[in-house]
Amino acid sequence: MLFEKNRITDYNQPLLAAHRRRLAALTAETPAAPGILDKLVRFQVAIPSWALGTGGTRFGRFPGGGEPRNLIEKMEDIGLLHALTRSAGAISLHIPWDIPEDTMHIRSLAASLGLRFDAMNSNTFQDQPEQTLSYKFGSLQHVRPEIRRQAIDHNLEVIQYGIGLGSNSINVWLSDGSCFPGQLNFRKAFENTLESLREIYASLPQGWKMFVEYKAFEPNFYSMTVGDWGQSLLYANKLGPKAYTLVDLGHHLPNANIEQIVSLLMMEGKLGGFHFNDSKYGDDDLTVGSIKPYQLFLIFNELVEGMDDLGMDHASGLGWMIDASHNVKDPLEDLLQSLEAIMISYAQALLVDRTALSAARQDNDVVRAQEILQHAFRTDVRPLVAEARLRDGGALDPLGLYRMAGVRKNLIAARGMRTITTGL
Ligand SMILES: [Mn+2]
Repeated sequence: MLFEKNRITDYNQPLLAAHRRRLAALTAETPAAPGILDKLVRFQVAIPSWALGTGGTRFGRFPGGGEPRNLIEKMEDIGLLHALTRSAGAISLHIPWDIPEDTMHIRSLAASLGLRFDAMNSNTFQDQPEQTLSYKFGSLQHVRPEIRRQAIDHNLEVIQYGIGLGSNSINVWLSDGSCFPGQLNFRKAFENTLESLREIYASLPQGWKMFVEYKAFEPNFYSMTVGDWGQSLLYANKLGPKAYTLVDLGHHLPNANIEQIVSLLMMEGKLGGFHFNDSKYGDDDLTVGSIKPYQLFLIFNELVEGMDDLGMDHASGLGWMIDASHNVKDPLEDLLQSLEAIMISYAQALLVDRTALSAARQDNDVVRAQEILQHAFRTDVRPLVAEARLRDGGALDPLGLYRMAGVRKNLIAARGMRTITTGL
């Protein structure tokens, strides 16, 4: 299902003149454009293997057909996104949904698609058919040591799969918590979780990172044992230098100032990774940039400032991933929209005049500071994002080409209408 290189070149041809006109107008007033383009070309976002099928809600699921039936087909879908956008060059696997049966074959397929393996994800939030003990009342926090043992062993197994694939990080998201007052001793739950995480941490290979992802509520609705960035940071600090906090945009209480959280975590050297999505009410997992694009820009503004202050490489310093679920859209179209929104916000953040912003802050010129940020946010950077894709062999309009080529129709023809993505 991969696009031939000349298919993309042919598609771009009639769009080139208009693109060059728009790009020239933008670069004429953007002296930093060449540097921004280099950074955009290098920036890659991982696609999780669970984002390629239609998501659902607890009320139902409406599969759209042609969904990938196994890991190989999931990788082919991500390879397609990467060929079109040149910015989806990594895949994040979930165990046990995506156990690689033939590691060498999976690795060579990834290499041929230009994909690397991003963070590995463990799963102790649901029971698997062959599992002996239940996670109904938690996993790493559980009051019974044998259940903690089982959850620890699962994470150790995930690390082993990751080593085989050449990944270098594990993301631990726990649904652990309680649904009613009195159910848990908070301190005991924290201590059990910490002790379990310590054992997983101890088996991290050289050069590996552990991400501790927090979430405010759901599936537990009274307390979450890793409920916010403060709790995640507590674990990360106690665990050691290989442990980091992971921020998922949808995992906060309403109206949390996520950009400030990001800024302070970076100051502490403890921001490890980032999950992109958007939301209006809770963990809605909507398309990135579809609800609050200004918030996304403000977050990127802090990320860029923080990474530059710390001398971090934008492309490799943090783990970047889309974590969204698609209920009414073609998942691949949705991911194309998310990738575009991420690149736009990143480009806008790179446009911010940091010297002028710093001077405005020093003068307490609140109006000027706001103007500087909003000038960048209101600049149409889409020609820069398109140019970055073009330079790397991608499509000027990925969604346009995806639709023109009838990709979904072809996938349905090849895979069938009633396919179910593993894990969903
Ligand atoms: Mn997440």
